[in-house]
Order: sequence, then structure tokens, then C-alpha cells
Amino acid sequence: MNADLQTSDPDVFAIINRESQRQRDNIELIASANFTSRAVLEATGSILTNKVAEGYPGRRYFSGCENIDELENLAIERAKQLFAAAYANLEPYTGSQANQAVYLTVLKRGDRILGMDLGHGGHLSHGAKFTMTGKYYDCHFYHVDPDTERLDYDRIEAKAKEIRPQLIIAGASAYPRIIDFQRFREIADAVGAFLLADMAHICGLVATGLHPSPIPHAHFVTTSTQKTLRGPRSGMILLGKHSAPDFARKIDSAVFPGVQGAVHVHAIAAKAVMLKEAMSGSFAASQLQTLENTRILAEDLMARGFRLVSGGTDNHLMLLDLRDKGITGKEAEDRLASVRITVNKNMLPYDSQKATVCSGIRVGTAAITTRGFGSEEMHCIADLIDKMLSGEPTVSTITKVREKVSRLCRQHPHIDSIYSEEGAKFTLESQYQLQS
Ligand code: DSN
Repeated sequence: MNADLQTSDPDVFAIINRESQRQRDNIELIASANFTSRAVLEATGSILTNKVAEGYPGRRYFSGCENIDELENLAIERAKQLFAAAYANLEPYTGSQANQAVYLTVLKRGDRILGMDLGHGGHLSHGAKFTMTGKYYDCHFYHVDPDTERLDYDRIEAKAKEIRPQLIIAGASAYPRIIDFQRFREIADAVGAFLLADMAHICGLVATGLHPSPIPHAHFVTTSTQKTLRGPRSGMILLGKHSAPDFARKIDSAVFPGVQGAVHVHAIAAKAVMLKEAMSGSFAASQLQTLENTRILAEDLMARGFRLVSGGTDNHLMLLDLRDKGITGKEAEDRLASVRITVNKNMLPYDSQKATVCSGIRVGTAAITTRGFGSEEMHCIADLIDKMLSGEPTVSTITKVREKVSRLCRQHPHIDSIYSEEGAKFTLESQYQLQS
């Protein structure tokens, strides 16, 4: 029982170490990825995972929750302060479950949802037909304009008037432009719908004022916490002061016991740490650098003949259309993986390929910015992507690109200080030292 992980389960220990090595040796360009701080990781792996708690601070179903109540209240207050919200629920296990709690709050089975089409940049939990949301509700979708590849708010309004949804969802997982939440609210008001803003991807940008906040406009705001916000793999729900008086208690009940069980107390602690970090000047500087890095990478790639969906980017990600390059998204993903550059294949608006193949890739800079990559490295990464995707690379090119990737990773060992050579060790050791 007291043996460390390496001794008690060498198999799992070895896998974690290999993953630690992979994270050190790869250039991570998946737009939803990031690296947490050591403090967030330590809270995630803490002894708090041993505590059972259900309900909310001061309203628990188990005793012994005095420390947990203090912790959750601290996290709630920090979330309210950071996002200028009137209410925060820190208990959702993920962004998807935060969304489900909102559905449970305002919808009946069979009610209509209008969200962004998955193939146009939306998210699975916004009504894809093979998900629980898609099966329980009558889900409809809006699309980007075929010419500009941007949201066309007049068309969305026309669609809303045709569908008359009970809930409209604004938010995306692959949309490179600013989202106008105020305009979405006008559309929702025009048809008597509630507006849910899912800001998972842009949450760090919203926290630092680099993307307009949905809080003053949407009835409900949900987010995951591990993307640009750089926290643990978890979720959160926020309400503005216009919405909180009516919905605070209902959201509480929808999260627990509506869609979830006991609180992931360790995740609440990690989110509290994340929120404190997000109030710091260094976090704001990092979000600004993320935007700058994305802009530079996008411009460099376009200068090398890559077409970007919507012609560019305003946020932390871009979508590369690879049809002119004669390869699919899947082939590009595999080719880049072979030189330790990690991206994901992605559907493009009006894509003719199936979802397992795709015509494009999604590229984001949040994780590499956390790692300390700046403008010089963006020029270099654009060059490496170009070498790998513009024509079949030769063996010599592949070797050279691999060497360059290794050099870049070695030059930016930021995560070495977080994820030590021995991978899992520090969290487990430090926690059990605390207990002994
Ligand atoms: N929502 C998925 C993404 O955007 O990559 C995973 O969190």
C-alpha cells in the first residue's frame, strides 16, 4: 500500500514515463492541448482524490467536508473574479458535462437546439446525432458562409426563425475567427431562445480580455479548463449577473445530482490553482504571445502557398486546407507525426471527405507557447510543415526535419521542469511525503 508507483506497478510507471518522453520530444500543435503548471499537476495528483463529497459547500451529503467546502468556495470566488461572473459552478467533470447540465436546466426531451455543425467547426456535445444530446433532443445546425467561411449572423438568424429552437449554442472547437456573442444574443432574443456560449477553446483569451467575453450576453457560459486556460482536464459553468438570479440553483441541481455524482475534489483544487495563475501578468503575456505566434505561423504558411480557412485567424488556431497540396488531412497528420509534429486531421467547411480522412488539419499554438516558443520558432515550424506537406518529402528531408524538431524541443525544455526525467515521480512522492 505504501510502495511508490514504480515499485507497485512498473508497467503503468513505464507507460507514464514514455508519455512524458513523448511530450518532451514532440512539437504539440493540437489546438486543444496545453501543458499545466507544476502546481496544477500537483493539485491534480493530490490526496484530495481520497475525499468523497456530494452537493455544494454548506450543503453536503457526507461529513468531514470542512476543508473541501473552503476549497470549493475559494475556487468559486476566483472564477467569479476572473470572468466578472455572478455565479460559478466548478463541479462539471468536463466541458461536455457542463453543456449537458445546461440542457437539463432549460430543455425537455425532444426540444430543439440550434448549434454549429460539427463539420464546420462545432463540437460533438452540441448535438451530433450519435451523441446523447443528438439522441435526446431535436438538433439543428448552422454553417459558415461558403465564400467567406465565417459565421454569417443574418443567415443564422434566418435559420433560427425557421427552426424556432429553445436553445442556441454559440461556440466552436475549430473556428479561427472572433465570435460575436452579442449578435448571437440578439438572435436568441428574436426567437425567444436561451443562449449558451461554450467558450472552451478561447477561455484563456476571454480571461485576459483578448477575445470579447460572452458573460454579459449569454444566459449560460460553459467551458472546459484544459485548453487555452491551461488547467486540469475538467469543466466549469458561469452565469452573468443578468442570468444568475434565475438559474443559479437550477444549474447546481442539474450538475449534481442531475448529470454527475461525487465531486472530483482534486480537480476543484487544480482549477482553483489554474484560476489564480490566470489572474497573473505572466498568464496574460502568454495569451498575447499565443495570438502573436498563431498570426506569424499563419502568415508564414500562407506565404508558402497554404490556404487557410477564412483566409487567416484571429485566435489560437488555424485550419489548413490541404486540397491544393494533393494530400488528405489523415495523410498530413501521419506524415507530421513521423517527424514528431503533432496535429489533428480536421473537416473543412463543406468537406467532401469523410470524418476519418478529412481535407484539412487544425493547428494551434497554445501548448508550444506555454513551452516558450516565440516568433523565431514559428518561422521555423512553418518551414518544417512546408517541407513535409508540399510534395512527398525525401528521406534526407525527413531526417533533417526530425533533427530540427529535436533541436527545437531541446532548446525549449520548459516542460522538463514540470515533467521530470522520472515522469510520474514528483507528484506521488511529494503527496505521500505530505501524508507521512
Ligand atoms: N474538444 C476537443 C478538441 O477541440 O480538440 C477535445 O477537447
